[in-house]
Amino acid sequence: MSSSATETVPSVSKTAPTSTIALIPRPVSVTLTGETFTLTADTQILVEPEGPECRAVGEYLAERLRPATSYPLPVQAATGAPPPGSIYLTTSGRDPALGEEGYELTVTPQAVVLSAPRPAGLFWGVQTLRQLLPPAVESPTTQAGPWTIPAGSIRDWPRFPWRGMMLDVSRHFFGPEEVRRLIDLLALYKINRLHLHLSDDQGWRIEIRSWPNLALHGGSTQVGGGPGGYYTQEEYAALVAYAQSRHIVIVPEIDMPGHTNAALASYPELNCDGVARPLYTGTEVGFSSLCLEKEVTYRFVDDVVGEIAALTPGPYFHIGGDEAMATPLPHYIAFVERVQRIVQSHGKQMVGWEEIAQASLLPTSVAQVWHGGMGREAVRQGNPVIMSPAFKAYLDMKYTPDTPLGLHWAGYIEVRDAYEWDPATVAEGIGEEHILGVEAPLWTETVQTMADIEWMTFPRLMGYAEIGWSPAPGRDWEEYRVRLGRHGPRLEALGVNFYRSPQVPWE
Ligand code: IFG
Repeated sequence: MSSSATETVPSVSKTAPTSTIALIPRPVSVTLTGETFTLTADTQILVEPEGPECRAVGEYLAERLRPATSYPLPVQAATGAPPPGSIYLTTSGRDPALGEEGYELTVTPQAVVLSAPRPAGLFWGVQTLRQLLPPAVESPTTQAGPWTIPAGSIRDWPRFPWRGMMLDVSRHFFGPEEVRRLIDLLALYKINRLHLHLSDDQGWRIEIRSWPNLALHGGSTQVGGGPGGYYTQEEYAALVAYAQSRHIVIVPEIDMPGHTNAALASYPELNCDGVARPLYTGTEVGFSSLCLEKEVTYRFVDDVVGEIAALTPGPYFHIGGDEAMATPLPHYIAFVERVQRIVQSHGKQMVGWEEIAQASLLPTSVAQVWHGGMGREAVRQGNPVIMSPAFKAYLDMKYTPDTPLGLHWAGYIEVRDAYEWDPATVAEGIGEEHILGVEAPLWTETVQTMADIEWMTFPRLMGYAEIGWSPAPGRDWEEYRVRLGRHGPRLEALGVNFYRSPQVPWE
């Protein structure tokens, strides 16, 4: 292709692009020139300004690229115009229209320039840069080059601010190392929220110093009777910091008033009859409830929310609120309205599963739509929603009847089903203006290992990432499936145990 030729991948493409790139999520606009930039042992990563946040993005990029290239890739403060052959990260003088997470990436044979108004935009631009390099760049060991990057320009920003995944660490517990690996994989696809489901009937997963038995006893088992586990407050704080270094906000969930058997087993006083419940290792739901008539319940909630909020810089605290079948509705409503104030008193915005919309919500509260049609009530109250419709976004749903893991109460969700929907049209009465974004929950009744997590999550999560980031017009399964297939070698280089759906032409 001659250097004068330019190939613009139309933002609304109905045919599989012949472009030499396969980016997920697809950027708002991409123009390729047909030339290339080549990374070499002399390549420097220059950062401007020298602030800690921008430098951290430069160091992150270098850490991602060093293992496979074995290049030194020094990270330095930019002093004047970047020399040829460098990668230049800058937040100065950028187009504010790109917002909090947008970026511009310009690649010529001489230099790579990544610019963004904010460090988060630089970080997401780095994920795009990673995907422009050959898949082998994700290998943990030295690979042969050449490490070429297609030349051109990309201008990009997200459709929704909330692009999330939820991991249920209660049904089966997953330690800090496994959560860090998940965080690293989420970052590559610009997912920026990780919702941790920290408590349920089967397990309490975070140390609460004023109620130590919650973790010590309530965290001592899991579905199937295994050893369970929990995060000490230091481990939780370290996970929050790790996620933050990947521009991912941790959203902690303590599910209440239902899904509380682990707490009810840990403290007799939390039960209306004053008798501690036995630990539960099954998979039923809807049988447990805090005792809402007792004041001690609200001291418990205040202590738990307070200790976790103090460890969580993000603005959100998820109080669950789902499937409270063992709680009389009037008591449930009063409970949600009281807990909402407790969460607010600790400086956080309440998030809850859609059932919370039966209560009167503060304007700052967010309802998570999953099943049952109560999201409309939240919208009627003027509250924003997160879209997690079970029949489209539940990662614990089987791909097909042959899938060994997972459930299928909401239906089977093959890779195409996970991609071919839109949050702004999937639910009657819930339009784009009410939606903060999308989130894919992975419930772990049947998910026990990191390999299980990866198999249920990838590749469907990549479709949710595109739904949350890319423009709705032009999203097309026939075009996307080819791009997704091109990510097979990248996922392999990352060691991801992904499901090779027969719907996708895997490279
Ligand atoms: N519904 C329950 C989850 C889990 C799920 C499994 C929600 C909000 C079914 N609540 O989804 O605890 O059991 O698919």
